[in-house]
Amino acid sequence: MISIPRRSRRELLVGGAVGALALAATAVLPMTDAMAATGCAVTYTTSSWQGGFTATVTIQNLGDPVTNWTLGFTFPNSGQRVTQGWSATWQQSGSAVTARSLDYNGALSTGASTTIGFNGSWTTANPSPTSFTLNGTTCTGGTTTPPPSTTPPPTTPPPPTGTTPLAINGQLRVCGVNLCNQYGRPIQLRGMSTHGLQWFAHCYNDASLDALANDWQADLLRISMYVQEQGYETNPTGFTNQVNTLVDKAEARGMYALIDFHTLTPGDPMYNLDRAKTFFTAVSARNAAKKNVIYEITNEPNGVSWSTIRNYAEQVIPVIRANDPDAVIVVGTRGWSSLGVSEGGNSDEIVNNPVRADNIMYTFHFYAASHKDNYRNEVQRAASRIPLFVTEFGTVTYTGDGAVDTASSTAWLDLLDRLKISYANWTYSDAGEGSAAFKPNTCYGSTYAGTSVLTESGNFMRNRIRTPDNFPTS
Ligand code: IDC
Repeated sequence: MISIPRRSRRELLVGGAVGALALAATAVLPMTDAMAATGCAVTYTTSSWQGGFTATVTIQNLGDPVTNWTLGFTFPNSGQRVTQGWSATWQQSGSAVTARSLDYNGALSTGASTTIGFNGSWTTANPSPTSFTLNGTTCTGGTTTPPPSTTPPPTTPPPPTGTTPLAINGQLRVCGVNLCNQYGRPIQLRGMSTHGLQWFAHCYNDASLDALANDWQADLLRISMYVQEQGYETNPTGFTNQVNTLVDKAEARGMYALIDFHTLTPGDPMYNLDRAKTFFTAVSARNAAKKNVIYEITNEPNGVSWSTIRNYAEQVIPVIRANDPDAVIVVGTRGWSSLGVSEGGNSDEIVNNPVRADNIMYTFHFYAASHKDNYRNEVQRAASRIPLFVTEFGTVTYTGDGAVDTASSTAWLDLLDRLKISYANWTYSDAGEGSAAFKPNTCYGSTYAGTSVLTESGNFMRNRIRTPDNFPTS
């Protein structure tokens, strides 16, 4: 019986002083290109727990520049599996694992590094692999021609120059089950969702967005573009432009923008597949260079299987990636984005059949007066296995109306804070319903800051969102 600490952290450097001695003899030149200098160093770091682990793998090219790469290694133990990888195309055959570069990280100049990773499972023990190859060359930490005289500087970004959430956190990416900032550290974004743009566009102006960024200190604006109900399908160009304008206004105020393709009825996302491809082609091309955009490809699938949603996701994600390869994408889940719970399922269907794409998260929605402990328990269970993003929730019932359930809302937000799950509250609007943050007719005036214009839900949310973020900066 091998005893393993419940949570262990180990680092292995292949090609350091010790590794080089042990492995130098096995370095070979590829047969196809004997003139090119080859060489590489790999660090493999794991954070593991009983039965599972997250591995972070940093690859450094020490040879001549490459335009794409394949990393290879072998798990020492037969029970070790890659369950979900990111930043590469991962494959496992027996104990042999390969990770192939993606379009955006294939080019590695001499000395350059890139970091990839995966979630894995293990049965009896979780030892780290001891040897790695890059494009067939064993990584010894040296090269087949004289090694570079100095170690290249680390690729950590410099400290932020501004103080907004966007300036501090920069380009986001999914790492393990978390949303991470430019320093690779987990963060939580807290913000508000618009109501349907077809009805409440007048609520999203410079004054209201200044209030959201400065008075509420929000990190995130969810831009809710309904597809049906007089939404996108009636005027694709007009709604696309409206979304883009709000992306710019969020960016100008240092907030992230979550572009919500707000499907609801019909619940089958496939009904809108062609529209989704058209819309996401346009917004991803237009916003590719921006660091503040996150894509939410379907709001609340309902009445359809997870495999249908997954199929939809695997058709829409490549459309976005073709233009904007590094953006985070959020995928709706079964049963109105309840991880399946509202239709009698649970997150196992996702864990067992994840969307085959990297840098993605899964949506969870709740309405605090309707969804309580059984939903909270499932979120807690799922959160250690898949990356979650609460792109919409209400403090009231699922109708969007009724009284604020303060106890349940507090229990929910305490849980999300503890798990560092990002959220957007429904709604930053003056709709005549309990979920709206503003009193009716507020959007016909010019005052949005302060508490005099707020409903009970608005007050509750402003108090939660205004507290310091304490984003990590190194
Ligand atoms: C509700 C709006 C309401 C509108 C209705 C139908 O609050 O004014 O008439 O949609 O479009 C969701 C949906 C969200 C719902 C919200 C409240 O994502 O569109 O908004 N809700 O019912 N899922 C669960 C609740």
